[in-house]
Amino acid sequence: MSPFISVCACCWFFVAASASRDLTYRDSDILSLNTAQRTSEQPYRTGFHFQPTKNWMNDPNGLMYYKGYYHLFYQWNPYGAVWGTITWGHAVSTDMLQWHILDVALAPDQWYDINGCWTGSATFVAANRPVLIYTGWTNISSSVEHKIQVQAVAVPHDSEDPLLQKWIKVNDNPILVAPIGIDPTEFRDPTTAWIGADGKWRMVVGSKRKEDGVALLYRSSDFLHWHKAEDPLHSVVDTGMWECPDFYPVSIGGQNGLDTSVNGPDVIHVLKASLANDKHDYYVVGTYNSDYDTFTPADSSHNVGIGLRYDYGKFYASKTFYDSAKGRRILFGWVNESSSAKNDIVKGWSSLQGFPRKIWLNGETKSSILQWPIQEIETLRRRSDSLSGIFLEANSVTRVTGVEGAQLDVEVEFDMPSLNEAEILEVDSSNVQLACSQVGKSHKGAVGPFGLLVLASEDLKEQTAVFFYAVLTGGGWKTLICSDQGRSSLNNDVDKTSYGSYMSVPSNDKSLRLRTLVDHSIVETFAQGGEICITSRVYPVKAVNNQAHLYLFNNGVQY
Ligand code: DQQ
Repeated sequence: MSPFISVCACCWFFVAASASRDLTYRDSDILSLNTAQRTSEQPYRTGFHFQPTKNWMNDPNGLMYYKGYYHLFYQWNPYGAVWGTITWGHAVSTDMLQWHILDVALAPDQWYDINGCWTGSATFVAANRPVLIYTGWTNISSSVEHKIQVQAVAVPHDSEDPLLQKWIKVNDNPILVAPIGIDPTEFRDPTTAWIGADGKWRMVVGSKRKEDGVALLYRSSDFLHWHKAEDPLHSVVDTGMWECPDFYPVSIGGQNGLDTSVNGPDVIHVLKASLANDKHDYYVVGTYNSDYDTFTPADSSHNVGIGLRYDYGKFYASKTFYDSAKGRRILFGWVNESSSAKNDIVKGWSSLQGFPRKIWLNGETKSSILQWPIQEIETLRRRSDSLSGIFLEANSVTRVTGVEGAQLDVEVEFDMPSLNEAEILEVDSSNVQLACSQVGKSHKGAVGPFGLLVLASEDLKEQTAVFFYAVLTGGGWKTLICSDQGRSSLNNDVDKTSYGSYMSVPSNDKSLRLRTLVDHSIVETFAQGGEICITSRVYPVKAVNNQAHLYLFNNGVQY
């Protein structure tokens, strides 16, 4: 039998702090730095995640790269820390690390968006002509309190301005109302448009028919007059309302991103929808035929809403864009709070954007995608510790000395000598959250749980465990990968649900890899090179700033 040890082959620990480099803008007067500070009263503000200076934020909108700047628009309430009076907040950045907040881009000031400017997307109708399409939330008439959704277009006031500070809503608005047979209260979130085989624009709008989620397809020659295609691009029974659909091409070989209209033999497509029913983002990879506007999933057991998720934690209403500067596709997602609205009002803000991820096709499966933090994060690393050859004995907790702090970028590789003794489990993937909370960090299995404790207090009373738990199944071996918030805070007025997923591992592969980003109140994990991602929000009261420690642990009894 192999020795009773688990080996952590390599660990690298990086301490990241928020960026402090100067950025050069053409007109620095109109820029305000996103500098709302973390103080002892504000321990949960982050350093390298985007958040407005105050108030409520939700979905990322209209992402684009334009004349040297990344533009992030976002659903924002200028008046408070809860959802309401939704505008398009606007921030720009040259590196997606340090953001500068500009004036609101779209506010509810027209009859067709008078209750709110909801989610939408950006499309380049020509190289220097970005256009926004968004959902207006309006009333049927001023006397009827029945709010419906329509689609509207805005164009830049001055497309020479790289910051795109002012937007004009076009006179043709609203450019779309709900078609017959579609509930006008469930008709929203237009995608970035693309050009089909006939040279016309296409876009998708999220909706539902009875209880079936649907991506309604529209075509246009001029971007203002849109006609619904007879058949939707895609629909899945019983998945409920599809919010924030996203549809984009990925390369079949390689990591390079593609602009949204690209298609051909080396290209496959991804369709994502955010399910209003469970607030998770589901995607499927498939073939898009632009002659007939049909989309066929590569594996229908992974269909939208019943299969793969971008993230198995808190991550919703996400959107991608093509970064023409670096030839990659980038994903942003809304990461809500796990604290109560009462707490959010007291702290004066709510929500983060997840750290931007590069996204590409998984070359092994060809039916799933990989996600990885954009490489720019490496410029934030202030110190790096590289450890290797650490043996994690059965039932052990090892403090990683010298790594204190609440902003970390940790990469770990675990090598396991043998899996012969792993427990044999019939895996029930329908309730992974339950499995994660039952296994928890303290369970003693044969091979695991083992992993990291981040944001851990010295006495370990507070800790967020990110762990693997390997089991054998009929078809090979799998690992449960979990983010366990159960002991993340001594404050009981926060949601401490554990999140996770099962991951299949090739039978000859005995190594498991984790990368975890920690930024005060957010923990983002990328397992096995970005196959599985898990984002969580945590609110430690003791393990803050340099009182936050890092540990490696192994609760397995076999190694
Ligand atoms: N958020 C927006 C909607 C969208 C929802 C409203 C998803 O357009 O469907 O703030 O979080």
